[in-house]
Amino acid sequence: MNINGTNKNDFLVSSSGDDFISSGKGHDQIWFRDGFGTDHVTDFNAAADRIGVDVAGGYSDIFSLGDIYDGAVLTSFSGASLEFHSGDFNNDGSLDTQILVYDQSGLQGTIYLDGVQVDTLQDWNFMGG
Ligand SMILES: [Ca+2]
Ligand SMILES: [Ca+2]
Repeated sequence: MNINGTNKNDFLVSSSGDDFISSGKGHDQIWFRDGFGTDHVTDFNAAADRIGVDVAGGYSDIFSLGDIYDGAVLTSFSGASLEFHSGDFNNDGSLDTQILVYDQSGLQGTIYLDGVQVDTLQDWNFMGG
């Protein structure tokens, strides 16, 4: 489904299906829970927006601090992990970021940040666990 934010600060939650999420302007939080599917965030702003993950019971957890690059993995205390890949996944000529989200039992879903180069992301863009 399409999930749209506003030009103010939004708190958005992915559905269990495959979503296209546009959070608009502002400082937005976009949350992903167990079995969230394969989602695209179409206007992620690495200077303002944050991705929240709640797949390992660690919604108030934090991910390890570290550089984000093609192949990087961030883990949380609760056992969730985010694996980052770079590529033009939607074939529009611009690099995108793919984030594979795992909990202890396996892959829980895939997030695409369309048009976002992986090395523009910072660890504070991610929270939860
Ligand atoms: Ca917004
Ligand atoms: Ca979804």
